[in-house]
Amino acid sequence: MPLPIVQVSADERERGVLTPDRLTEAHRILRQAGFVILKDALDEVLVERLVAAHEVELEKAKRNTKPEELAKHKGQFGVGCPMEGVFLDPRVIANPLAMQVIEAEMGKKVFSLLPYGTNTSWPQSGVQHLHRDTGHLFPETPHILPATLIVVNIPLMDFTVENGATEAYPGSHLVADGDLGRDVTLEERAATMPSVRVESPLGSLVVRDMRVWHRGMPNRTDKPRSMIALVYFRQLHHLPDSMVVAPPVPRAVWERLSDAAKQVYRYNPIQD
Ligand SMILES: O=C(O)CCC(=O)C(=O)O
Repeated sequence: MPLPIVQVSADERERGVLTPDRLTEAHRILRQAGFVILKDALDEVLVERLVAAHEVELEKAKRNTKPEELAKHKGQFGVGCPMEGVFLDPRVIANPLAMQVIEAEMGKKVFSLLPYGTNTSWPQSGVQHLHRDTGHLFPETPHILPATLIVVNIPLMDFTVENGATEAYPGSHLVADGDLGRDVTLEERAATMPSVRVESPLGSLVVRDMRVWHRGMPNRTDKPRSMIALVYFRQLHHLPDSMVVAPPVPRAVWERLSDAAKQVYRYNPIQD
């Protein structure tokens, strides 16, 4: 099965704007497959800085993570990204190309929360359990609504089968759950569905409806395989739900954000 990829042009990347046709194509693929890879969406220099900054965080995590903890998560264990430097670059936290695709699907009332982290598959990791990151809004009914939660993953190396590229089930975000027998596992349901390995190259962005069935896969190399994970919410009501979960962002960090990022992260509590 071919991967759902859209090639971004140098002009689109530099201007931070997808052409109307490209946006339509990316949005159509997101709706059909549940995810879309925007290839070459990120500037090379930015990616190099991001990879280097993440290496530092990985080293810290290596020192601070107990082997038992890694084993507990089968080596699928994320690393936090500090609210500083390149980690706050607007092309990372509110990438204009990704935001266009997200807003095409979820409308303008979108927000996100700082800080964010990574999904890291450590060397010798096992197969993660198959899961959706979020269920349907009305799981007991047969109704499938538009996405309300979208994650943007930024691969920090070329993702390959060898280093544990995520396995995902195209179209599974549209599969209803309400009429299933209670003891059917997701693995049993997935057994008759086609899947792909999301082999996303460095420089790409993966925009995914968080209802898509997926799992981290074994990393058979000796280097950790990481991707940044930024979650975007559709604001459903007047106030966002569960704001209490958002940790406060220091005012000095807030003041360094671009206007576009301030708009996206507007519900983060700010600490003076
Ligand atoms: O690291 C991966 O390949 C997938 C991990 C993931 O998406 C998750 O834990 O929800």
